[in-house]
Amino acid sequence: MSTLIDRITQIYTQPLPDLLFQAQQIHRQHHDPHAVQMCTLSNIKTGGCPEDCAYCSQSVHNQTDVSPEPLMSVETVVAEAKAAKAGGATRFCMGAAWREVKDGPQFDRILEIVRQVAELEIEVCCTLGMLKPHQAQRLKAAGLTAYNHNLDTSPNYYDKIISTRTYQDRLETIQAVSAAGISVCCGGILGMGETIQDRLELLEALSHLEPQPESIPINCLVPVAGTPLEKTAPVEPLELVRMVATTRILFPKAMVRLSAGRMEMSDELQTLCLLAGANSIFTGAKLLTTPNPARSHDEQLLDQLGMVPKPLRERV
Ligand code: SAM
Ligand code: DTB
Ligand code: SF4
Repeated sequence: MSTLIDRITQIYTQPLPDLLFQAQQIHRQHHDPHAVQMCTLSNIKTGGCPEDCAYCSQSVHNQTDVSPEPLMSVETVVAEAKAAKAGGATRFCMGAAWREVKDGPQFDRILEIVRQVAELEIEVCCTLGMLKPHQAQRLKAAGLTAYNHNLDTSPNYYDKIISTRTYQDRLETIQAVSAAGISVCCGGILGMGETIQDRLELLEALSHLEPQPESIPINCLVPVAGTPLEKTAPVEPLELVRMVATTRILFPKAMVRLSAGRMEMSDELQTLCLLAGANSIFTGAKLLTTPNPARSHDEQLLDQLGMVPKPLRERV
């Protein structure tokens, strides 16, 4: 009997025409093949993070040119969310450079932000580091749609990238999020020096989550000057396409998000990723701390492809 990793390997290594055909068939069974969800990111608390993630511009362990900024006010974040919605985004994702959420005035402010953004009738996601079960429950009660917490890479490669927390820590937060009834957004980063086997083992780890993630961001490393990974070689374009297609096949219902790294991708590569089953992008000129393609460029590309921004699902 073949194991899950054998099955994932078989999917990933099949001839590209077969892989793309299989991914497209599955994509079309579960999603509108013309629709791409637009999400907008806001970095609501920048820099000064005590974790030592080797890829990150916001870690105190890395000498980057990001200057720390305190948690934004409720008004500023809500104004950004309104602007994101007006610009066509149907999901607003807030990131905070924290190791973990601490109870107190800052978390209370986050809860108020979540309440007010949820009232805008837009999906609300945040990524705040590690969470305890009661904090996840409070976020749920405030109206949070989804929580982003990436496994980033394979269990084996993880300690080459981060030493200040473990894979198990990540899994526990993800467990707290799903137990609270919040949708899990969990994916990884390609291009950190890992092998293809590591990438497939990341997909294996994601497959073992219960429930499986409803949203899977696939980031390509944005090499940031001053981080240990600044000189890492870029991801091979067709390896990215294979990874997207394999993710689509393994997670038929999930939103597969072509996340960081689009500045370095040609329109043709992004198109191949959309044909391979990616159905969401981040729009707006900035991700958290690094540049992202201009919205006008994304709109032009979708237009050329005869594709459209995905409307928000009606609330029932
Ligand atoms: N501090 C929280 C955490 O780590 O969970 C939330 C913010 S963190 C910046 C969110 C995610 O962004 C990380 O898990 C990582 O996958 C991604 N990320 C950060 N820096 C990146 C980079 N330079 N290139 C690609 N992805 C990156
Ligand atoms: C995710 O997986 N990618 C987004 C979101 N979740 C929070 C973040 C990408 C960050 C890219 C590097 C930066 O801009 O600092
Ligand atoms: Fe901190 Fe998140 Fe950056 Fe890691 S990825 S250093 S936890 S902000």
